Formats: sequence, C-alpha cells, structure tokens
Amino acid sequence: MKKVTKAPHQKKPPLSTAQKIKRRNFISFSAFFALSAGAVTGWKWLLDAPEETPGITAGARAPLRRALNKTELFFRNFFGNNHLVKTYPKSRAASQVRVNSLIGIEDDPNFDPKNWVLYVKRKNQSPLKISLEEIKSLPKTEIIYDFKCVEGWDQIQHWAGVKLSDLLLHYKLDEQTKNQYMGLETPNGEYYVGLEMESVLHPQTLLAYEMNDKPLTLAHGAPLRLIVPVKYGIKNLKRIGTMTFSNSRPRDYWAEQGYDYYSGL
Ligand SMILES: Nc1nc2c(c(=O)[nH]1)N[C@H]1C(S)=C(S)[C@@H](COP(=O)(O)O)O[C@H]1N2
Ligand SMILES: [Mo]
Repeated sequence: MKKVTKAPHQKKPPLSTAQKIKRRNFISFSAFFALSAGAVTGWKWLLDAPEETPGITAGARAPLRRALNKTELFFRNFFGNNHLVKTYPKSRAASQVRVNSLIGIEDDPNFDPKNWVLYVKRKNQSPLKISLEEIKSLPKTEIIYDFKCVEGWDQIQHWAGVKLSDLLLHYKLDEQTKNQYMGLETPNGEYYVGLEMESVLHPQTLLAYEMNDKPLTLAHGAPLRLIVPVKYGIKNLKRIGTMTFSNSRPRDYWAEQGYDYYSGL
C-alpha cells in the first residue's frame, strides 16, 4: 500500500463557508470591542475635561465648546463681514456698462444734480445734509466685481466711491447703525430699497460716484448710487436721495413686487 503523505508545499484546503463566517465574526467582534473601549475612554476624557466658565456657555465641556466655537466661527466668516465677494483686475472690467432700468430717474425731469445733497434722517434730530464735495473728500475706495441682475445677466464692472461704513463713521452715525436696517430712496421716492445693517457695513459696500474712473452718468445713478456686491442688482439703488435707519424692514420696491427681500448672493 502506498503511503499517502502530504507534500510540505501543499496549500491548505480552502475554508468552508462555516469557517469563513466564524472568522468574520471573530474579526467583527474584536473590532467592536476595541472601538467600544476607545469610545468609553473618549467619553471619560470628555467627562473629566474642564467645564467652560459657567454662565457664559451653560457649562458645556471645553472640547465640545471648542468645536461649537469653530462651527460658529465658520458660519460667521462665511456669512458675515469677512466673506468678500471675488474681485477682478481692472483689465477685466466692461467698458460698455449695461443700463438696466430707470425707475425714479427718468420720471424726474426737474432733477438737478448741481443742487443735490444726501439727506440722512436721524431720530429726534434734524436731517444731515451731505454734499457730493464732502463725500468726495473722504477716502476713495474702488471695486471691480461681477455685478449680477436677477433678470439673468451679469457683467464685471468697475466702481469707485466712499465705503459706506467710512461715511457712517466719519459722520458719527454709529448710534444709527445700531438699528437693524437702512432704507435708501431716490429723491422723488419712486425707487427704494431696504438693507440689513450687516450688508450696509460690509467692507465692499460703496456709495459710488465714479464708474470706469469717470463721474457717474445720470443713467447709472449720478451723482451717487449704492454698490452692494453681496446683493443682486435690484438692491443697488441709483441716485440716492435719502438714507434712513430703523429696526423694522424699510419699504423695498421689488420686495413689494414679490421678490426676495434679502436678495443676497
Ligand atoms: N433708481 C433706480 N435704481 C436702480 C434701478 C432702478 O430702476 N432705479 N434698477 C436696479 C436694477 S434691477 C439693477 S440690475 C441695477 C442696474 O444698474 P445699472 O443700470 O447701472 O446697470 O440698478 C438698480 N438700481
Ligand atoms: Mo436688476
């Protein structure tokens, strides 16, 4: 009789299905126990972690609070004043700038830009009257960005003027900026917009008196128009006559027609 000997190089027989299941179960359970141990250790670490100063954050554990703070910071940076609209080199700016609509401009034939002043209405005080010369004496800021209209067109445009926040600071209107909203209207009151203070104070928001390094044309809002890059065109009021402050939403021409009041980008 021949002796049957296993050759030393012979492969192990393949695992049966039952063996495979056993082995998988073993691996799964080992992993489960290892992860559980890790989770318990992590949980204990969290419980033993110092509490945040009570009263400020309702006693959340410091590591959790740190995560929350990071999240909040992310959203504030994203939606707040540190989120800047993309800008372009001057060479990209359109030379033929589109004129879109002229409500409050074409229907005011007696308007004389030479007699123009900006009226700033203040609670319990007489309105401030600011001339274009005074506005031009403040630091000039320019921006080249993609202007977007809700009607579906956009164009890279170049505007210059005074930062709205600079003007508010210069005329010591900080008390007024504690209000939630600013309202802006044409001198004849036929076009009007409302803006939340966050967009008003945004570092790219301008009161513009120049386009492509030249004084504004009447069709583009001379002598002074709003450029608020975080908003659609409808909020960029041309020919500003009056400025108001309030804690309730100021009237807004297109919001009254059913457009989004915020109209942000
Ligand atoms: N006074 C006034 N401002 C206005 C408008 C308007 O009709 N009247 N139209 C708005 C809209 S819808 C857009 S898209 C922009 C267009 O500005 P532009 O004509 O300089 O391109 O102005 C905004 N400001
Ligand atoms: Mo628009």
